[in-house]
Amino acid sequence: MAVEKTLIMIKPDGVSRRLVGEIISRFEKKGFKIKALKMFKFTREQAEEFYKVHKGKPFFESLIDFITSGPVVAMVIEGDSAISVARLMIGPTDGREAPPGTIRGDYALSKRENVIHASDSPESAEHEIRVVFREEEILE
Ligand code: 3AN
Repeated sequence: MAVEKTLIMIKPDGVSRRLVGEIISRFEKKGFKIKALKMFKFTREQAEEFYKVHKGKPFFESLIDFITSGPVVAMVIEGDSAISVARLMIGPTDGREAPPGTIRGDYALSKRENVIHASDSPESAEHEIRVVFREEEILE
């Protein structure tokens, strides 16, 4: 298995519910290295670029409203199979269907306000990391 980097983002609901420490802790305890970390608020333009694969979908505008509604905490983590392992750790999109033990399963009860984002493929990880971080902000 290959060492990969992926983008993790605690969404505005996770930040306002003070779940930041708890969520970062899960990825550290799993064994991932944090390579970059920042708290910021998306502009609409940046959010539309981040979520461009969803442009045109019925939930797109509501997703952009939500993700720009408050600060987020984004990080680049690195480790063996980081992309697929992080997706397993966050659980399915709908918090009502996510199994207990996953982050969404433990903390979310909604499909839109589902606490956390993690890249779902090498292509999306590369795109999302590029939208959020400058190259010099990511540790070697
Ligand atoms: P995931 O984050 O599990 O990869 P995607 O990529 O299908 O899910 O959707 C991106 C984000 O869009 C989700 N995290 C969620 O916040 C929002 N979303 C997806 N489907 C819906 C929906 N049917 N209604 C409202 N928001 C949605």
